[in-house]
Amino acid sequence: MNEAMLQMKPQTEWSVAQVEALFALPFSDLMYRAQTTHRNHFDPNAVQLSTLLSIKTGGCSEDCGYCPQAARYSTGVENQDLLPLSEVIAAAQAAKANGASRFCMGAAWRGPKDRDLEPVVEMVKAVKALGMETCVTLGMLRDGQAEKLKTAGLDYYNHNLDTAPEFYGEIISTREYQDRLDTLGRVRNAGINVCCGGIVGLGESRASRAGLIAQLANLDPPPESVPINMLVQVEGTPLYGAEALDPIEFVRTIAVARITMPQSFVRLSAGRQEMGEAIQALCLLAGANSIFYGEKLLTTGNPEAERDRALLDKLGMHPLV
Ligand code: SAM
Ligand code: DTB
Ligand code: SF4
Repeated sequence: MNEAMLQMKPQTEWSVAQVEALFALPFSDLMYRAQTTHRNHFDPNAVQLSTLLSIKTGGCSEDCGYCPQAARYSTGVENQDLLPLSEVIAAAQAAKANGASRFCMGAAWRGPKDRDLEPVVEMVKAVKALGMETCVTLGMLRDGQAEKLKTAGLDYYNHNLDTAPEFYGEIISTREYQDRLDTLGRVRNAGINVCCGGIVGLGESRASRAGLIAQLANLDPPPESVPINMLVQVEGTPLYGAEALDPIEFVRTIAVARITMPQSFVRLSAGRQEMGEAIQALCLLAGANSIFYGEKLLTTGNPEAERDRALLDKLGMHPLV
């Protein structure tokens, strides 16, 4: 794949080889392309802030090799039943007061039972009534469930493809890649915005990182929001001790996501606490324009809000309102 072939844009369908060719560009050329794409579609200095809350923690039946909430791994995460509505509202109010525009609620489920969905519907309504964008991530959805969430006022549903199809079986055995695509289809059909990305640093090859990005970019339409997570290694999970991904390769992944999904928000997601400011700044220069904001992700840490505000300030960036 040469540079001339890469110039044949805009394009909507990406082969894995084309995405790999982007990964292989000299860093400066890749960054230039990512920044040009970013500036054509977004204010390059505005960053969307989403705050996460774990509304149901631990005890999950699945075997995702990265996840501290899987019941089968001994990680020290304390199980917590579904939170009461009042606690969720209080957390959302605090997030709003701190400057977040979106509130994302995550539950450690394989998927919600219909009786689980009712209290979540109330949470979505209440957060929406505060004037915030709403997002939930509850696992696989069955027919009819996405419509109930849409009626409640849900703006985004997060469900990640996590990695490339050929590597997926190394990480998760309790659900198929196609199950994930089916859930994404249900979300899309219900008229909810799709938040879908993946994790890198799982021990995957560059070809698999390219395979993940190609899958995401070829969704039709691509997800409105694309979280790129760097594995947070948690003791007790199978992936604890995996070889860490080179941070520059992580920046490349962000840049390639930006180029292939020009209109999507690309979220610099888990792993920021371990990253340092310089790498985060490179990710923001590479076209990331959303972050998780607040000192906790679901069970692991995230930089303090004050530090993030200081970082954005230093870079002359501002929260998207
Ligand atoms: N149980 C639901 C599901 O799996 O769809 C929702 C919550 S699950 C924790 C949401 C996403 O968080 C996963 O798909 C994965 O991409 C990400 N994630 C989980 N553990 C992680 C870790 N240790 N490091 C980075 N990302 C992680
Ligand atoms: C996503 O892509 N990353 C978030 C959110 N969607 C739900 C979750 C990150 C979890 C990191 C590990 C933890 O805190 O448990
Ligand atoms: Fe369960 Fe989600 Fe964790 Fe997988 S990622 S073990 S489904 S909480």
